[in-house]
Formats: sequence, C-alpha cells, structure tokens
Amino acid sequence: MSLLKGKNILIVGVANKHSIASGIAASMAKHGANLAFTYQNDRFKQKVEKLAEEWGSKTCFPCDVSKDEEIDQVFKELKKDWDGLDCIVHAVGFAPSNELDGNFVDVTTREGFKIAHDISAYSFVALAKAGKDLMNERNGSLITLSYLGSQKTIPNYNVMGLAKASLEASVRFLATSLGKEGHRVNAISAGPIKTLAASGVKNFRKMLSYNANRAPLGRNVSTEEVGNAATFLASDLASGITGEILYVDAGFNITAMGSLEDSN
Ligand code: NAD
Ligand code: 0WE
Repeated sequence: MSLLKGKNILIVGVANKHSIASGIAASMAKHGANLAFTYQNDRFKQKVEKLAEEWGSKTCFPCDVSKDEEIDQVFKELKKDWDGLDCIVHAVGFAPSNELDGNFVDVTTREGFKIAHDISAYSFVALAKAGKDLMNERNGSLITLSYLGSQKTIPNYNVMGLAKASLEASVRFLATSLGKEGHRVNAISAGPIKTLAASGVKNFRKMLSYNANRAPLGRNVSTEEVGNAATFLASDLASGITGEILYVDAGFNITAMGSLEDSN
C-alpha cells in the first residue's frame, strides 16, 4: 500500500516494541514511508536500531528532547540523508513518578511541574522549531500523542493532565503558526494502552478494564489502531485537517454514563 510512498518521516518516542511510536512506525512502514528514529539515550540504542531495521530503516539518532543541542543535531544529520522531511511524530511524555501517585495538590511540586511540561509539551514545539526548515515546500505533517487527562480529571494523572492540556494548546498554536507554510499539526488522543510508560502506573490494569467496560466499542485500543490513525494524519488524505485532536479511544471520551453495569 502506498499512502505514504516517498514520504520521509521522523519518529520520536520508540522505547520498545510496545511503544505507541512502534505501532505508528509499523503502520507507516507498511504504507511505504521512509522512516528515521531517535532514542532517548544509550539505554535504548540497540533496541531501537533493531526495531528500525525491521521497518526498513538504518537511520537512528540519540535525542534527549530536554536538550536543544541534541534536537538540532538530529535535523543536521537528517539533512545529510534526506533532501526534505514530510512528517514528525512526537510520542514522548514524562513526569517524575512521585507526581503520578497521590492527591494532586499534595504531590505536585514546582520542579515536577517544570519537568512534565518541558518533556511532554515544550519538546513538541522545540521539534517543530528545529524541523520546519527541512519540511520547507513539502506541506509537512506534525503529529503528537495526547490523553483525555488534558480535558477531564483522571486519578493520579495529575500534573501530566496539565502538561497534555498545554500540549493540545500547542497543537492549535503551531497549526496557526505553521499553516501559511502548508504544514499541518494534529494530535491523537489515545485510550489507555499497556506500554513502558504505563507499566509503572498504579492500578493500570483496573484502568484498562474500566475503560473497556465503558467505551462504546466495549474494548481498549491497540497501538496498531493508533498507528493507522497516524498514517491517515500523515497522508494526503488528511490535507484539510489541522489543529485537531483526534480521539482513538474506542469512543470512551464521548460518554458521560458509559455503563450501569457496576451500579445497583
Ligand atoms: P513509551 O514508554 O513506550 O514511550 C514514551 C517515550 O518517551 C519513550 O520512548 C521514552 O524514551 C521517551 N522519553 C521520555 N523522556 C524523554 C526525553 N527526555 N527525551 C527523549 N525521549 C524521552 O510509552 P507510550 O505509552 O508509547 O507513550 C508515548 C506517548 O503516548 C506519550 O506522549 C504518552 O503520554 C502518550 N499516550 C500514552 C497512552 C498510554 O496509555 N500508553 C495513552 C495516551 C497517550
Ligand atoms: O501519558 C501517559 C503516560 C504518562 C507517564 C507515565 C509515567 C510512569 C513512569 C509520564 N511519566 C511517567 N513517569 C514515570 O516515572 N499515559 C496516558 C498512560 C497513563 O499514565 C497514567 C495514567 C495513564 C492512562 C498515570 C496515572 C494515571 C493514569
């Protein structure tokens, strides 16, 4: 299939095969894209290089998104391999673990707030800033990953909810800012998926079953399904869509009373 044939796409956020970024890479590779990857640090190098090869790519660079020099270096290196860039996928989020366990007002700190917003929201703006020249004249697509905690409270999601709200506002401001150059900017708001980032989260299994029970589709979503939505947003089929938050969550977000099953 050739929805993304000839498109050069940078994917930021693969940690292992369970990553949402990996579901995106698999779908984009299947649809004919040329892929490049970054990994957070040496701990992830081998794993990401091996996965990249499975998706037909030999292009992997280190990039800690809290460091401007490392972000700039990625695009400098990419420019040697590629004459241009069509899409950036940002699938990165982080808050210190103590921020995500306990009552919001008690556990939130100035430092944790700063880190969460820097890694989870500012880094998307930073990638757009550093990458936009390589996307020149190519009607680029920028895609990030969000979560419902940006709009509604979710137990323990805490400061990550604030950071995702900022990320979603960044989608709208970047879409406006880059629209004249033809670039589109969108987010996918995914339902909960058991990934490395989710593995440290208390009661995550309970959250998965809560979501599946109340979602209109009666199940959770897979990284493959998120990947296919990202392929659509990166493709020319989505040429009229920008500044949008696309929910890929089996419909969970549209319900206020999903089920009466557990009530008496
Ligand atoms: P994951 O752990 O597989 O991916 C998170 C990635 O962020 C990792 O690759 C990690 O290396 C990277 N990262 C963290 N700090 C970084 C830094 N300083 N520099 C560079 N990279 C850094 O988990 P995931 O669930 O695939 O998360 C991807 C995105 O999806 C995140 O934005 C997350 O908030 C979002 N999301 C996840 C879910 C879910 O339930 N898993 C739901 C909705 C949205
Ligand atoms: O965005 C996310 C993951 C966010 C995340 C998770 C961790 C765990 C390990 C950010 N930083 C860290 N830092 C760590 O040290 N999701 C949408 C998945 C997720 O995380 C939650 C959730 C859901 C859903 C945390 C609390 C409550 C629900």
